[in-house]
Amino acid sequence: MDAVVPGRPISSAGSVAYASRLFVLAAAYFAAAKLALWAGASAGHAAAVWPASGVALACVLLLGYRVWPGVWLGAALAAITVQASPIDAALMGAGSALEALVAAVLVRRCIGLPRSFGRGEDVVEFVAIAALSSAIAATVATALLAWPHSPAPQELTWTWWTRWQADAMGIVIVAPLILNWSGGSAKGSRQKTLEMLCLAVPTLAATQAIFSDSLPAYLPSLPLTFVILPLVIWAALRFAQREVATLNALVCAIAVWHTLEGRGPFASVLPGTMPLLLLAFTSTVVITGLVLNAVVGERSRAIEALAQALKTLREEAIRDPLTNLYNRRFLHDYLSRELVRAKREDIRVAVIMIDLDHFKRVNDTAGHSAGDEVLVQVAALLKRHIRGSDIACRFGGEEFTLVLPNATLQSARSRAEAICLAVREESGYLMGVTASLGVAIFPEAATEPDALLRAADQALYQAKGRGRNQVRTFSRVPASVSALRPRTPKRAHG
Ligand code: GH3
Ligand code: MG
Ligand code: MG
Repeated sequence: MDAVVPGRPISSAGSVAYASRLFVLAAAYFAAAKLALWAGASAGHAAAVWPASGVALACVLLLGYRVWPGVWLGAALAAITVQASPIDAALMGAGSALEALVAAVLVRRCIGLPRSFGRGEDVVEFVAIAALSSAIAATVATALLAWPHSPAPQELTWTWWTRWQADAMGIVIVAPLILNWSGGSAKGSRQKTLEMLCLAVPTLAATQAIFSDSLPAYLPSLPLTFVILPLVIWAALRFAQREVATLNALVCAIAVWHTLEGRGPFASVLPGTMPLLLLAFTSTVVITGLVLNAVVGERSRAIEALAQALKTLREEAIRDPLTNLYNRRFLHDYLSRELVRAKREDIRVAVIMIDLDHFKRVNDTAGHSAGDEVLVQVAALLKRHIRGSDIACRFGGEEFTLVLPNATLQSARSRAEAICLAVREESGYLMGVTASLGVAIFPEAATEPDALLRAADQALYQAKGRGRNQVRTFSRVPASVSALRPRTPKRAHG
């Protein structure tokens, strides 16, 4: 839904859209107000809940501050239908519009646009804003009664209180409902829908039974109102805020309707305490449901973020940051596991060690960043040359290691040849580098991870010694030759 942005000029098409928004808002406000007036009047009371104030706040939040005339119009028309003079109706409309604007400004400042409340504190702040802003329309209505009629102070207090309560409850019950439903549809699973039905039916049935006086005489309905709370808590723990807000609104509607009709536990107490009990009940239901739901949502988001961070950390711990290949630590763990498996399943595992030839020259001539880029490109080339079951690692510096489970000496050698050729073919692009490769195979070359890596390294050393840019497979070499070869980082150049 596009909001009307304050300060933006409105085009003619925009004017039509704006006017239609005002009209829809005025009609919605008027309908909600008439519903409340009708429910209250049919029972001979003032409206106990004023859903129109919730409609007004939600619409101003969603459509922008400029739609306030829609609130004014709807409220003024509703006032006219209850015999208010045109001036009084205009002033009442102004009070309602100001209430919606003040509430919307405060909500936007403190919470943002709460299509659903993200934190428990947001709900508490929202309720506080509802209580605060409702004083505006209540004060305007009371002032209009005070002047010129000068009624008794109790009547003024009563008017202020009932109007304040009705507006505050209207905002707290209805605004979250509209805001939540305005956020697009989220598809729930069939199982979740079934669970929702299993919860909603007994909750609404219990509310109906308690508030409609249809319980057997030996069951006192007043203490039984507490039965509704665990059901509301269940909904808050298990469902999205939209469902929770809807269930809250239905429970409150049933309770208010029967109470205004003179039925249920709150209607039979001392006259005058009924609105207070209704306020206590509805606010307990709504605040408990929404706060708990927001806190549960907050907690599950935090757990999700933590799990994601943990996953990223784990990934980072086993990856080389430059090439994103696995690092040496992972290579050791993986190779150990693979050799255990290979022994158990009696299969071969090949290790290919790769070292770029004269790589120092790249750094020396083109700079370290160009050298880094070559390493990244070689890593990408290696990834293209491995199968799903193989892994490619950056052993360190400009050395790479491939582990090929279930490979024969021939297949590993031909894979190494293909890589050697590919690096040679791309060497123009790779700043002239070529690669030397050494292949060793389990169990012929060695049976332990470190020994197998050493064997592949020795083969690589032979390739370096024979002019580089070639593949050698491990063969037992005289001890004197091996002794010439210190382990990384520096290799003797042949
Ligand atoms: P050889 O053919 O004998 O392997 O010669 P070489 O120059 O490749 O071998 P040497 O091991 O002497 O040099 C490797 C060089 O790789 C040294 C170092 O500056 C460079 N190097 C190591 N790690 C990195 C890195 O992360 N980025 C860059 N740009 N260079 C690196
Ligand atoms: Mg090198
Ligand atoms: Mg090297």
